[in-house]
Amino acid sequence: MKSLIGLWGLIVALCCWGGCASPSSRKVSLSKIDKNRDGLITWSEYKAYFPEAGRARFIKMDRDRDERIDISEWRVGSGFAD
Ligand SMILES: [Ca+2]
Ligand SMILES: [Ca+2]
Repeated sequence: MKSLIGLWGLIVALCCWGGCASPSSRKVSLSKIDKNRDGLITWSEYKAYFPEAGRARFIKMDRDRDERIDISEWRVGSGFAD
């Protein structure tokens, strides 16, 4: 039984670590990523903030395909209102 609890603790710890380590735009405000303060996130700004992020995620958020993520796209894509 002890080993089962130990294993469970390890799984929880790994999940937590993985969650913290993986690039996620959740709970990050647009203004933190928007370096030049134009209210839009470009791919280079996004990549600078999330070095591990894939381009697919950026494209998915950029619904009008203008290569910039505005606040409304950010709210939908990141699940975070700012
Ligand atoms: Ca910008
Ligand atoms: Ca856009």
